[in-house]
Amino acid sequence: MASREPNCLFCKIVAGEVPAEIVREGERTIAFRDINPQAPTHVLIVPREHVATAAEAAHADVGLLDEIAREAEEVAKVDGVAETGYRLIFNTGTGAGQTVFHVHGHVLGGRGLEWPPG
Ligand code: IU
Repeated sequence: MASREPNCLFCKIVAGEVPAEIVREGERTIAFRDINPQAPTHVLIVPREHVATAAEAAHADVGLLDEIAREAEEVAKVDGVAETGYRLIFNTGTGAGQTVFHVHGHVLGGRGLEWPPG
């Protein structure tokens, strides 16, 4: 059984205790649509295991970020944006806009995306 934090929203989504529009369920991750989408495709990929940030995941769980990147490609295929391109973003820390401290990759696509991001 993957470790979880009792007050973590994404742990509750993983456990099925809070509803979400699931796009894919992998062995180690789940992907669901962001409740406040910033693009036609805006999907969050989260590990089943509770890990707070991408930085923590990179050290504590070798391979997890790779798995999220692979899932991002699958999500992009589901939404038909793999060919045109998509962005995979990990906001890491409050200064970068991270509000939920259960690591998640944002998959954004389906519209033109500016650089640099705001
Ligand atoms: P952030 O990188 O930690 O800022 O991203 C958190 C995302 O979680 C953000 O895009 C929210 O819209 C999204 N979200 C959600 O999908 N469902 C929720 O119940 C809540 C936040 I609260």
